[in-house]
Amino acid sequence: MLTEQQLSAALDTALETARRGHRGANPLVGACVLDASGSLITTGFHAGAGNPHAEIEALRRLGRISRQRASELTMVVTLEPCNHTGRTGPCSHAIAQAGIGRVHYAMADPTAAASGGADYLRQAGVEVSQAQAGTALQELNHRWLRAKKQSRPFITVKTAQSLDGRVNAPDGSSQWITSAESRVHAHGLRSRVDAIVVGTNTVVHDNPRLNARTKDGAALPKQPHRLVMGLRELPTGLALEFDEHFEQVRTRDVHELVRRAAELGYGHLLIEGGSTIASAFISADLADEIYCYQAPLIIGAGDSSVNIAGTQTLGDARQYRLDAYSTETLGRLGPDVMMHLEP
Ligand code: AOF
Ligand code: ZN
Repeated sequence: MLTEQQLSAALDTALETARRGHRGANPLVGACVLDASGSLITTGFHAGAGNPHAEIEALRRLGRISRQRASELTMVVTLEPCNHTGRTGPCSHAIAQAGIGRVHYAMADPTAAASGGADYLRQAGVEVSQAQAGTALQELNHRWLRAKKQSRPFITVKTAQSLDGRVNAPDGSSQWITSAESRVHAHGLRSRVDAIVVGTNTVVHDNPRLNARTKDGAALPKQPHRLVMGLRELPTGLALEFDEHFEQVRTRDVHELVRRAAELGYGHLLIEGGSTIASAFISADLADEIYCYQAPLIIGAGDSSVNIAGTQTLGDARQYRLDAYSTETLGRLGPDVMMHLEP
């Protein structure tokens, strides 16, 4: 029997482990596995949407063990194990199948789609207990909880800009403002979301492929779908693939775009631009997080990354802060700086 103290210390460890993930459409989740004496055997965290869940990572790191051994183990998780097949399979099934003896979790999964893991585990003969989720745990995922309550996709806005906040020069040149390192990072973002959103003007002007690639140009395993927003007719011969994962949403209204994205089943959108589209999402208070890549050059002219109705006084300005709840808050990418911001 593990003591309350051992379980509570393990929950703290799981919480610290959870912070190693990327925020976005999914919650930050951490898991750890204890043996019968309460010693920590292994941990796992959820790296972000599309990646294995924390419990699956912990099971993977446990490796092959006998059922007898598994039955002596306790898994401590910050969130109730999911009971659904989303981007990945149900953790509840995997835990039961591995023969884990006990699961101790903190926050109940608040979503209709994924909840029910605790009941499933009990029915499968696993001992289940729930801890009180302290403030640190509630803080950890408060933005995810809010986004879930809003029942719309989680929205990430990305900007790549100069020191003076420009996204291009007056002649339209814009491709190489940020460094190769920043672009690689941004491609990682692309592979974490369900769909990328850009405007028709950006498609015509930049002719982007809107896929997720490595530094060497190889395709990442998970590719985003593509939504192009706007009324303008797109010419033929573009680099963009017009396959079943592409759609032009003929509207100028960001709310309508979001509704259509939800209809298509997308839980996480990445707004990539141009500045008109990004600004429209920010103006409509639809940006759940912002990734800002800033390069150390001053252009002095060209479009600003954000054009919204200005305020007369500083007190009315839109305020952001560095994401406080995951390790990815601020980083150096070659000569650039990356900021991960939340409203
Ligand atoms: C868990 N462990 O580590 C996480 C959970 O689309 P998916 O497959 O990634 O599922 C996302 C949903 O699963 C998310 O909305 C939340 O309800 C739950 N997240 N559950 O057991 C995890 N990240
Ligand atoms: Zn899960």
